[in-house]
Amino acid sequence: MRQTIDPERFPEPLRPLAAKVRDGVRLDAEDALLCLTTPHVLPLGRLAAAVRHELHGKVAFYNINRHINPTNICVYTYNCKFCSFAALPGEAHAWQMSHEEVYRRAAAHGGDEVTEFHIVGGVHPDLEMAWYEEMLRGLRERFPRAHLKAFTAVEIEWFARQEKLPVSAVLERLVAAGLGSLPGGGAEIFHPEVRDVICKGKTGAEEWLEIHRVAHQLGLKSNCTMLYGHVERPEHKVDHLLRLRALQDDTGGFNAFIPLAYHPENNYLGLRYQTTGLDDLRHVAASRLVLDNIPHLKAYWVMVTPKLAQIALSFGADDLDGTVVEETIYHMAGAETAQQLTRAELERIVRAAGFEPVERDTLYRPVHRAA
Ligand code: V47
Ligand code: SF4
Repeated sequence: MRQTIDPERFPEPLRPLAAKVRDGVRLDAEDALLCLTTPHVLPLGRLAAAVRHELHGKVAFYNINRHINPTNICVYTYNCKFCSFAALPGEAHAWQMSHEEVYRRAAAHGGDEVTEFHIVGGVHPDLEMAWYEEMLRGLRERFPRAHLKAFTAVEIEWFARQEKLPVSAVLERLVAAGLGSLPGGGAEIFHPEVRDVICKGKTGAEEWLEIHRVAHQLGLKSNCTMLYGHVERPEHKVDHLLRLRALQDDTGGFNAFIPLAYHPENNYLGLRYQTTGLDDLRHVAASRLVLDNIPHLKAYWVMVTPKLAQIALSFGADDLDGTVVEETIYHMAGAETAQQLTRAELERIVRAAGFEPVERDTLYRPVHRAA
């Protein structure tokens, strides 16, 4: 029972929802639809903030991480119409790093402080899984304290096909090489009415969910995402969130959910508009309320700007992601945010919002550093 919520103090259409949240009753599909469509975004945020407060109090998490994208060459370049990052071999903007280049970037800008490398890339037609295993081993040797969060379910599925191995065997090999957890990318929108428009032919919803299920069964944690703000309807997002919640009920393996706002530049989807600030806050609040079993909700500052991520802390988010340093997926799609934030800047944003910054590792354990 959340005593701080008085349904009478909410706009009339939100009162039954407020009563459910107050009483800890799980939201159903109809409630989820209301969250994703109500014009009363500020009161919705108040409800999500109450849930967030119960889970995390005044704490807001961040980490010291590095994003590394070893290649943007991708067999799905023509499939994922929303992607501004991918390239075909030989294209002017295509890149493929050597192992040494990956290690050099990992070490740059105080790499010794890093607790997490977030490594994802295009699905390269020719790079073998052994290349990635060697990369993981090389990173583990050079940065023994850092957690390697790597490969979307899309990349894992490709490895399984390439190696003619079950997903469990692929994950076991990658774990032996140093893999620590899976990031949440590649989920987009699960519903086929949307998937067939934005990324037909790429890893399907069932496969994405199954790969995360297998990872969780092997003891790996993972994240999950939802790409919104393009051709989807609210019903598609309800379906997406409920599928994630159902898997989490079974496995408990998701650490964090990250709502990802679509960026429209330099891709083939042919849409002009970015999401608005209020849209972004609505998705944060709605996901906090619907995903009652996923402990953390990230407001990824690269995507929504540090200013909006700061406000999102009062709409249900408890994590800003990290220092990042070199981001390409969103910047190639038109993001105008900085490439990196320092620890001091992340802490300043959090404190100014009235929260207490806590540096975490990938598994959300506090990191204690010598002064
Ligand atoms: O799967 C690609 C999205 C994702 C665009 O797990 C786009 O901690 C918007 O998953 N506009 C990759 N989005 C990023 C991702 C992520 C980010 C931060 C943290 C974590 C985590 C995961 O980026 C892709 C796709 O959904 N994406 N292109 C675009 N034009
Ligand atoms: Fe490739 Fe991922 Fe971009 Fe799709 S979203 S084209 S799989 S890099």
